[in-house]
Amino acid sequence: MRGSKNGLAYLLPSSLLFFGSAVFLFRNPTQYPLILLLFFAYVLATLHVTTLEMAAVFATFVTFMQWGCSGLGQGLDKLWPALYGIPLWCGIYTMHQFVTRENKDEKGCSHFLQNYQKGMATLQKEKQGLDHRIADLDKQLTVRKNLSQAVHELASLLDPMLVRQRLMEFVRTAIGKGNIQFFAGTAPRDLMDQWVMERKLSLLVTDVLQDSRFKNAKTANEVRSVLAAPILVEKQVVGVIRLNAFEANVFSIGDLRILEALSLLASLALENLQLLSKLQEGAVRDSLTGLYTHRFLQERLADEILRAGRYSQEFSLLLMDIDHFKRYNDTYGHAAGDQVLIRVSQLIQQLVRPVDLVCRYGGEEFVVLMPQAPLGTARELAERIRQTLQQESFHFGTEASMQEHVTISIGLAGFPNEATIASQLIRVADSRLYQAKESGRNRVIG
Ligand code: GH3
Ligand code: MG
Ligand code: MG
Repeated sequence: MRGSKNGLAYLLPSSLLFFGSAVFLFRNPTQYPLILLLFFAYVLATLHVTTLEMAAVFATFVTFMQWGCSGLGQGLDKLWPALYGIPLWCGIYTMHQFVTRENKDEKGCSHFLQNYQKGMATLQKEKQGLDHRIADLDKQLTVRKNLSQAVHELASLLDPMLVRQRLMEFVRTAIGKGNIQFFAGTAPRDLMDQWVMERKLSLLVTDVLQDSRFKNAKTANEVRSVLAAPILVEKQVVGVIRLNAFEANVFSIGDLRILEALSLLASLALENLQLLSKLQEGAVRDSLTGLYTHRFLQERLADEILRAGRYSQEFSLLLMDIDHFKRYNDTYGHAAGDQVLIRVSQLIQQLVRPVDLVCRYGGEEFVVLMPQAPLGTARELAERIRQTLQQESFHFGTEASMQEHVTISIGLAGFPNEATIASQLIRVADSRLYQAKESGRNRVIG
């Protein structure tokens, strides 16, 4: 392309002179073959002259041809060819300068264009990088929003089942890959569960088949990628949150960090719930014996009075106090005294009816609330408790000789015959217990 453009530029002056001399030669019909020859030479040159050197060869050829023809002219015509070479060569030189400069400009332009294209390519790359970064930041922002929502939400849930459910939903939104499972059993399902439960650490397996730790592990449905984290409550594993995928390299270290953060939040939420339930339980159950508390008895007694009053039913109350309990403490120590309290509690619980409510009323004092039981039924139970305790042997220390018997005194009160309000009922039972103590202990009064 460039060659042919150069060729035309070099040939332009020769062509002008060719046509000029053709007009001159036309006046002499004997020169027609020469014109034809010149014409062919011109066509050939148009097709093939691409350089200054070739243009020079062509111009020389034209000059000589013209020179040859001029011999036939008359007068001034003879001078014509002599002047011919000068404008021809000036023309060629000028065109050469023009073409060289144009080529130079073109080279400069193409160089500029190359640089421009390179610059554009670099910019394009940078734009792609920025696009990725923006997508990354977007993802991070979503994860952060998800985490802060999880912090608030998980901490406010009051049901452990809901904590698990919401945890799975948060994991699904934040990671968005694989099948999510919550495993709450104690026996690990496979080596990966076992790994997490034993070490209490989170786990990322990019390819089960390549991982030396689990290569030989049999996984359900040929799972290839695994992400798992333990749920810990008071340092004990209570569950494993796990993501499985059937392709390799599905989860990243970033996904692991997200799962760790969410499982930690769920662990804290569950731990708080456990603490709360312990606190609530403390208000209901006595921590040493597991029996209901004094406070709980007051609530239930009030309910029972209302209920029995409405349906015109009877109920009874037993107030019991271990005889000379201080002696066990003083002789065998406080811990041994605690064991006595625990054992006595167990025995009483074994003897009462399922509907009866057994409470630890004070230190070594117990109450049994017997709904729908007349005083006679209460007396029978009280007698059974007294006798069972009397027969029970308590061992202290390792020596068989350190064997003791524990007795108990019991006072009864019946609703509504002896009292119709809670405080009065307790007072009646208490005064009868006092009588039992006064009259020699290990007896039932009421
Ligand atoms: P009585 O036959 O008159 O009831 O005599 P007692 O020794 O049983 O009665 P007292 O009220 O003098 O003593 C009760 C003792 O129970 C005093 C206290 O140290 C002990 N005690 C109270 N609560 C606990 C407890 O939780 N554990 C232990 N080991 N002892 C307790
Ligand atoms: Mg007492
Ligand atoms: Mg006592």
